[in-house]
Amino acid sequence: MMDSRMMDTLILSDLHLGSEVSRAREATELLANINFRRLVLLGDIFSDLNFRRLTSEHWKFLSRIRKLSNPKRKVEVVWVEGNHDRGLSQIMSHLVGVPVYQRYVWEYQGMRHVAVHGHQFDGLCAKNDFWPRVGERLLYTLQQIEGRQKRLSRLIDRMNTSWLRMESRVAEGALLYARAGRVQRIFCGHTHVATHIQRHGVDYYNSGSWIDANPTYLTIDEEGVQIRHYEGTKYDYEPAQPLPIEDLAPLGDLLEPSPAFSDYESVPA
Ligand SMILES: [Mn+2]
Repeated sequence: MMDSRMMDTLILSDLHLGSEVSRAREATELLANINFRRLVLLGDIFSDLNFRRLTSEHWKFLSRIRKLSNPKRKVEVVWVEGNHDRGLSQIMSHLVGVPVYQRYVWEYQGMRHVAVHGHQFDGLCAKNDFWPRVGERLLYTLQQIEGRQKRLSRLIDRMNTSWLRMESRVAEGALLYARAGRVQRIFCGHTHVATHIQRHGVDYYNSGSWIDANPTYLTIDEEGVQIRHYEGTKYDYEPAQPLPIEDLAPLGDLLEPSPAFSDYESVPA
């Protein structure tokens, strides 16, 4: 199923090569069947540092990336570092021949686009669990004081769970981040849930993942940004286990306010 349209950009993330649930074969097929001028590998392309876990299908995907990055192909291929491929990215940029960024910024149709993996927005509560623990303690005390109706503690509990949901943390963080950087469109992965949220003139897109039966990716062309579901051949795999998104990154430099809210530029890894 060759798709003859020319996309400006194709974005995919969270392939988790090295994990047995990685849909590497499907991802390789997608890249062969769709036309694009720019490919953004939006992080967690690898699952961990253990190269021995890469199967031949995983290597085929990497070899496809290497071919695409050949200047003759006139396709811009960039790798945006995720929390799982941190540290690995440098090695892979040499092996596969693509530049690695912490944050990648480009212009299209007069709009500023930024791609960051998204783990940077995931650490607000969880990087140290001091505040959640304090919150829990307070809630417990409040429940004891409140007696039977517990209206207040139930309200707080509801707010707390929504605050702590990783998907919304990443979305909220990304939307604020994009606004501060005067970016119209921000793209993340990390949550493994493909989504689109528009707020205050900023569009947030998540590219989902390639580790279950419904791989997703994003395309950008004149008609806008689309969340797409892989519709090619699907191969048999071990039943997908939800991957723990265990390691949480410190906020680091990426969230430092840029001087005078100047526009964001790409940051190499
Ligand atoms: Mn991630």
